[in-house]
Amino acid sequence: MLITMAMAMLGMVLGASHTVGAPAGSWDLQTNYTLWASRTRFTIGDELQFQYSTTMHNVVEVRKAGYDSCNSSNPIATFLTGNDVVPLAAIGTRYFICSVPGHCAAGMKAQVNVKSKAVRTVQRCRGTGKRLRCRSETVLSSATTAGTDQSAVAQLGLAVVAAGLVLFF
Ligand SMILES: [Cu+2]
Repeated sequence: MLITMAMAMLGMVLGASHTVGAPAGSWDLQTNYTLWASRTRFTIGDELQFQYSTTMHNVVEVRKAGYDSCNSSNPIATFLTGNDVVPLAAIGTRYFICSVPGHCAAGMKAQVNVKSKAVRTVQRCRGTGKRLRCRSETVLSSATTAGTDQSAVAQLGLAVVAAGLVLFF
């Protein structure tokens, strides 16, 4: 538990690295990037990693219009190394496509919504009945790989509150 929390804290400081398409896929023609992005939370300070064969693919960052129409003629940036690291330094939506003919149209396009690191308050209680003591804690819900652990911690806190209320009434 402590190790998990320590790793979560470390992850928040360092930011998370998200391999695009992982864990099931990579930057390829098989992965559903809408699904992938929906399962990942991206926050400021994180980075994307595009891993692919340079003989097969590339990564072009475009604006929404280019993303929607699979048009890479007006790129923001082009990546060709096969192991491209893209920092997510600001809030907003980023659009990436593969510019190899037909690939974007076949689904090789990823849209990433970068959010701020959210802060929320969780109440933690100990004791029972009239001796119930509660205190509020600030929890960072960030997007690190430990994000699920953090939400689990928050849920545990809520469960404790709920249990405390049950005992109180
Ligand atoms: Cu491609």
